[in-house]
Amino acid sequence: MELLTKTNSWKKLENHFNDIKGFPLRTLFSEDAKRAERFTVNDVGILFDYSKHRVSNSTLQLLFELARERKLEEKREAMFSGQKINTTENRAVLHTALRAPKDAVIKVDGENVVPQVHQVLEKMFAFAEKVRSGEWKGHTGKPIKNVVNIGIGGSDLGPVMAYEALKHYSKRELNFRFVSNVDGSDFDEAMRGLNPEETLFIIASKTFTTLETMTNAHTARTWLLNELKDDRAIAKHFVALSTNAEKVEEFGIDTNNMFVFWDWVGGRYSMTSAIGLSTLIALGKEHFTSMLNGFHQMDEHFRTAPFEKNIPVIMGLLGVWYNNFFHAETQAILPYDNYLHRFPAYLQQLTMESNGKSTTLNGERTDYSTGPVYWGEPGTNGQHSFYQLIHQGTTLIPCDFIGFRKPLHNLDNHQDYLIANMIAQGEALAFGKTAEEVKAEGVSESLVPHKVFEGNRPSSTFFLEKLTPENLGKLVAMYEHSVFVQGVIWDINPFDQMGVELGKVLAKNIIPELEDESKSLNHDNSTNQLIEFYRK
Ligand code: G6Q
Repeated sequence: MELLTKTNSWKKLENHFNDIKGFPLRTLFSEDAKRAERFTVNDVGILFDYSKHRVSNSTLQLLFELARERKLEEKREAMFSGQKINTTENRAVLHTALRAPKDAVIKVDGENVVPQVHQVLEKMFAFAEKVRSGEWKGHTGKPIKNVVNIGIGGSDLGPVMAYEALKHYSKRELNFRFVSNVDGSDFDEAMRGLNPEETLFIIASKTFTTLETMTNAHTARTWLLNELKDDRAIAKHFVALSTNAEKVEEFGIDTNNMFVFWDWVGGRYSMTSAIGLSTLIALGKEHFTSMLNGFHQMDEHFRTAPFEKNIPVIMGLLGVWYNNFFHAETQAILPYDNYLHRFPAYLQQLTMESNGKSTTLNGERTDYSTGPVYWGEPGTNGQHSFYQLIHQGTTLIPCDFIGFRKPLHNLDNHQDYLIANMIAQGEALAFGKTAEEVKAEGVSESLVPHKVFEGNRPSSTFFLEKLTPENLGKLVAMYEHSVFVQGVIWDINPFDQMGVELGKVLAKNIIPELEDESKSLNHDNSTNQLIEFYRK
């Protein structure tokens, strides 16, 4: 594929950028009384207002032209239809099949994968119901009260985020804990107060070889057997979520207690696969199905809506616009709902492990920047910490505000205060406050420059009815697809993660050097020094 910066639409965008970059949002709004309506998509239950972006109609048209020139429509179809678009690993990319209806037909290597997906779902539903109802008993005959998910990265972040986001809908009689870090403190703290007789471990690992997860899983087995002193207890207290039956068996987990998924599900795209078992146990079948349904609605929207009305397409292209033209290096995710406090962390993996690449599909070095840094915290907390920099700092940070009309509590005032703040932040960022306006407030001359807000700081607002399982599904799928759009524009593979390998390999070399102090060290001077310090 032609290098991005050599394409016609890119060149047109460069010229256009020079025309529009100085344009204040104040002017764009004052010249067009209907700007908000024109730059809003209201579909699949999401009001997506992108009018506070530094774009004109022409910007959007040129970005759509770029998407067409980069063959977004064809590539989107290639993903949905099971072609092996993860070329570096020769795999299909079919997280969308995980939430496809029973009668859909999606083939990988000539085989329809949808029946397998639903078979596993049925098995998960049956198991989850047994745990929830108390029918599933531990080794000593007690029902399960504690569910501990052991996994890391894609086998942890989705389950934690979804559990936290949808806690309101969860079965409160069950305790959920998540252990990911190889740091023993994570396991230690998570186990506090838990009775092994009432504890179920879910070992979530696609490969079933990951150092952290296997270390924690072995520690969990020891923890359990120390108390229950019978290997047969494993069958009642351990289940596995994996693609690797051989390794699961080797660990000692009965493969009847294994919930499978497939190589065409990437780790960070796996929360709707068997990896979602803890979410399902927490929520129950009805809510979990409704979450899948939300994902599917967004999949369909992305697949069928014209670019001009397509939320993930517009989001993805706006990201390119800021990253490559305004050289914005980060993107803030600001959910105005405390239940979404792990959402930014979840999106960090989704976006940065997907698009943090600098090699094109042909193996060339990109001469343009790719995935920005994603970060964020829920509002209003962030307002009392880092928003200062977003408002008055020297860095341009596009923001995503996410809010819901209805709260999940009955407390007076809170929701109005929360949402007023979200709306006000977008307004302040976009329009700021001029020196004249500050002076008119009677501020002393010397303080005026400090109190000026330049404005012209872009944001999107995503407004939904209520934080429900269905709406969470839509939000996650929306970001998944916007990441895909950007990967297509940048001509990189969002579905591998070679960049996490080197550190793992080097750690494997260092482990024996820490365990055996007589081993001679042949690293660089600094690495040797650090190892020696640890040994002392
Ligand atoms: C995600 C990555 C990575 C992966 C973890 C855990 O896309 O591949 O975060 O999920 O390394 O891997 P396992 O599930 O194989 O243990």
